[in-house]
Amino acid sequence: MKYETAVMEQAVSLRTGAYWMPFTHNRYLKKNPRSRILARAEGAYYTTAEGKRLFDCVSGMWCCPLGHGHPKIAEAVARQVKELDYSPAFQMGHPKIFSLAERIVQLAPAGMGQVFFANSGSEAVDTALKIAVAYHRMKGEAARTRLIGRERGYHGVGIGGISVGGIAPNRRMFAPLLLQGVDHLPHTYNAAEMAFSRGQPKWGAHLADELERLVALHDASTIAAVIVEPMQGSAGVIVPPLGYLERLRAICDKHGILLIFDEVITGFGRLGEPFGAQRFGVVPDMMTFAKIVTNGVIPMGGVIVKPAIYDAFMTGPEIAVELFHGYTYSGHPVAAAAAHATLDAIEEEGSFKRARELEPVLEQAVHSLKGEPGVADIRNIGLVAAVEFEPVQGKPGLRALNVFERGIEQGMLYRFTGETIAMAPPFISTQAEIGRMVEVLRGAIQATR
Ligand code: PXG
Repeated sequence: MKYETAVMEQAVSLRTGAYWMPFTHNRYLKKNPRSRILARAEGAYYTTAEGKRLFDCVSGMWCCPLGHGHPKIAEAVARQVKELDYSPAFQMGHPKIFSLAERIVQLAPAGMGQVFFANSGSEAVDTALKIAVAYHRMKGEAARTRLIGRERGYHGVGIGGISVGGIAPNRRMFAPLLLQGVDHLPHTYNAAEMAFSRGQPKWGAHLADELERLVALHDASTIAAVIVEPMQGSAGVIVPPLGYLERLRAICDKHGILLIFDEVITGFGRLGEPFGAQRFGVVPDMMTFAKIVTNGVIPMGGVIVKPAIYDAFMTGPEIAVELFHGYTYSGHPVAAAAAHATLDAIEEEGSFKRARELEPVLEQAVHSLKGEPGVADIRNIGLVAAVEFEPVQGKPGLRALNVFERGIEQGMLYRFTGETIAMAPPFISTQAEIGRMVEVLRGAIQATR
């Protein structure tokens, strides 16, 4: 039997009971799993176990914009497994991780200095929060322990990440575990003021001033850090209002509060610049990343910090460990090789420029859906767009699910959450593919009205 056929058959005859799927409606999916099982991927397309080709409208889960099966990355990974498959992360290093840290600092906005590696966005976030609290302690301000997140924020699923996160269902079940002393800024979404904005909404910069209220309430001397996504991804693509991030930066500076950008989605080109920080012209004190750094091929995440943060820890006896934190797989050599190959490919293929070129194509296409039945809002920035529906009465989320399923029938793999369909197509997409992605969405919206 051809290998390809064997992969398909194995996938089709699956017993699904033992696998508890993450962030998934397990019972619904397992009733009829076949259209949801992916067997292969190449370039901007998946192939399902049933042999259907799907355009990868969200680059995997925002992480594979250079396309699947990228030959450079595949070769680098294969070579690395043979050369040095694992290297202890504590008290030892390997060349590729030092050079990768340097490359990432080079890509980051001026003023960043060091990179601490983790294996996912969630680990990167919890690392950043720990560094923030420990930093103030090292500086003699041990009372600065409060963390400020934002409503509708998504910072992964670690205890720290759900505590500063602001998506209610991610927190509700785990309430007793949430960190003490966390507060939240209001989210910046206001349909009446910003529905159908293209790029950054003009309304909403004043919402950053809510940070002043939290400072007044808690006193600056108790606040360690503010963490926000430059663009909120998981909450359904909420683009920061013009001037908002600048104001957050100014208020943090005024009160000695660290500003953390969670760039897990926005890092490495999604907004047409290396990071959201450059796109929006605001430099945080720390930035988390994951996803695109390896094109999704091998897990990797991390935190980029300013030298002043790193330096604050470099005190005491030289033989002492400075930060009691790290993971077995921090700086994994295979992930490092995948990341180098990804950064090489980004340079060679001009990926950031490509994302910038495609941005107006996506913007124009997606906003043409205004007026289709039940479309409540359309938002976009960089190579990201979302369409939000009016909820069906008594059946929250049904509209987006129906559109998603119709999409699969028509060869499109969209991302659906709540009432929104999100798109973050690969940087290697053609204009025609982006056009088709939106036209199929139009058809699905009309068919599921
Ligand atoms: N921070 C941000 C801003 C994220 O978007 C994480 C942290 C957590 O990363 P890990 O690697 O631990 O999952 C994320 C992850 C979606 C979607 O479609 C978004 C994410 C993951 C899966 C789906 O909204 N973001």
